Amino acid sequence: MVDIFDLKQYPAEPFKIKSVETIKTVTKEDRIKAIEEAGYNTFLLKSEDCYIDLLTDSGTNAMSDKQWAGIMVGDEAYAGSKNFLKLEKVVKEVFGFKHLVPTHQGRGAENILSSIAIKEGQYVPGNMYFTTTRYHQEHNGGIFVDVIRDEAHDAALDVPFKGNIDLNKLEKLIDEKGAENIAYVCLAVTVNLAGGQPVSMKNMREVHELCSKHGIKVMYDATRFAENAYFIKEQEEGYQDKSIREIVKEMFSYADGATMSGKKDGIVNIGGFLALNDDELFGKAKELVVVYEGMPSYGGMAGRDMEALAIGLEESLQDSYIEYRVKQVRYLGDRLKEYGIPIIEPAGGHAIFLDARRFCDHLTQDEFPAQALAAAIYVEGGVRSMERGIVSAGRDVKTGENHYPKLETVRLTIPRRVYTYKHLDIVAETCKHLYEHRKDIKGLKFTYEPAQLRFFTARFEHID
Ligand code: PM9
Repeated sequence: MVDIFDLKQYPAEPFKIKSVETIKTVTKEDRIKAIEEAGYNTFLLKSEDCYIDLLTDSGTNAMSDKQWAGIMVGDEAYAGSKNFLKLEKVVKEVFGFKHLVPTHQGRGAENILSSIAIKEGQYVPGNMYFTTTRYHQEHNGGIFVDVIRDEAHDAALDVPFKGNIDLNKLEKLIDEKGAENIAYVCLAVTVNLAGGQPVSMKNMREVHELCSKHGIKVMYDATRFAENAYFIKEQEEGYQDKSIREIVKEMFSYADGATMSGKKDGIVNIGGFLALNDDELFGKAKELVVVYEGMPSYGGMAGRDMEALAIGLEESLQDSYIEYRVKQVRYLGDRLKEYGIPIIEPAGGHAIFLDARRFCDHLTQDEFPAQALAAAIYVEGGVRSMERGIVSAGRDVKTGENHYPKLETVRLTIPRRVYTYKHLDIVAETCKHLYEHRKDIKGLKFTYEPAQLRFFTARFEHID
């Protein structure tokens, strides 16, 4: 039973609310109309038609008073902005990297890294794929190989650090293909599509040791670095007395570079970067950033956005903030489990993932159970979520066949500092009501399927 007054288990918000945005309520009749018009794709709903918007934690964060004040000191010079210099200083201090290349968001950094570091036909092992990351790797001739531990593909299994790389899988790949045919290892902290699962410090250290032995670089996807650091502090032996800042510094000492979407743990609405240690790679990245993003001193971001990101990165390291953040997400997971609703266990850092295979066990994966469930949750309670299953996984670039991921999930993603525990109670109640008549959820088929990253704009209709 969830004790909602247990402050250790579920800390109160470590902030006061200074500015608010009114939420519109939408009738069930209007929600049915809205989802039909959106082709049963929650990405295509209008934001004002959503009562509680848990589509993503990306760019949906509430900025602090200090960040808004930072917006006012934006130096919008075309080159050499003082906000860039501040962001560069913060990135160097927090992560310990030598060089910073700002980008408009995470995928801008992925585009540049994949272009400069992958040669046609090289392998890119990673701890599960992410949609935009894999797209850029494959678009640049890379072959993605999933080397995450097997446990990550088992939704019901509750073990810590499900995001770890399986070192045997990685070593086998290096032995079979040869170190020269590995572009780099891509290590995401945390692993989004595995359910926001963290990677242990031990695993990062071991991956670094193995790769150094073979001269292979390790590039992190740092998007949710602070949440990962909190899990280490909470659950890995020897880290309880260390600050989040110290843990982050050690995590990144095992990396050669990182891509970052600032829109998540940077607690901003836009922005990202590529950080590197290697001088030669940095030189190449600077040449490309001017083609795709902008001058190396703004890379697609306004000066004010770089200032807000610099402040947000610092705020994400505050122990009270990050503890509250991770535990608020866990609260939703605990409420859902109380109702017997199947989720990916343990709860991740940014979201709770409903296990659509078990929730909709009357549908086959070809009937897009997670897509159908996300649409049904919206109709039930006006709560917007996101499919993270077969539709997101897309098709094999060579064969054109659908990928069939083991995890077929709906993600209830919690924006940072936006919703209260009470909002999450409503989300849990919505899921409970739907779970009681889950057999009424009908499967879906495509009426429009885009060639790339299809989940963003695809349209569907019910299967009769
Ligand atoms: N993630 C998310 O909702 C936003 C777009 S995809 C639906 O989870 C990782 C781990 C991410 C991520 C974005 C990106 C790309 C890279 N790595 O959205 O381009 O979760 O800033 O970052 C989204 P950008």
